[in-house]
Amino acid sequence: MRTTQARHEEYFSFLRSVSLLRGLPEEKLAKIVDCLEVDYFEKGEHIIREGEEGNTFFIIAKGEVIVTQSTEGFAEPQEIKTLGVGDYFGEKALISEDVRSANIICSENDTHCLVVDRDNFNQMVGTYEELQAYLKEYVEELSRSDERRNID
Ligand code: WNU
Repeated sequence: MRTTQARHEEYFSFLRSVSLLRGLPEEKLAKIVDCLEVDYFEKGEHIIREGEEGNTFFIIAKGEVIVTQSTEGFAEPQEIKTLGVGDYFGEKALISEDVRSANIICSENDTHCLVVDRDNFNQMVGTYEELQAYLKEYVEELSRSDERRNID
């Protein structure tokens, strides 16, 4: 039987390996594990849809996703990048208080995402200044690359 404790330890050590969370104190990380949900996706499923409201942050624990975005001059959203285990997404809508700015589509069967809701995300980020500054800067950089892509 897989106990709650085993689950806790599994995700705790996984989150330890996620570069974004490297500097978080142990008790913070443990709290995140306590309030995590795990969502499962199959290839082709939308995890996030551009333009929709969103209140969740995701960390990929297994599998792969692609990021696509509507682009001027193209009928279909264009692929921007691929994300894999240890990568995360969905921070931008939470930080910019805006709708989702890209699509996230599962590209591998049996993809597992750890899901953190807005309140817990704010608690995770808000009390840790370096993480907050890092993500804010990253989100601004994403906005700039969105503009660049749509200009040329
Ligand atoms: C990009 N432009 C936009 C990615 C993930 C995490 C970080 C890059 Cl720190 P959201 C859609 C999500 C968005 C981002 C992700 O897609 N995304 C991008 C881009 O070039 N979004 N606008 N690249 S992967 C990625 C940096 O997480 O957050 O809530 O939903 O808008």
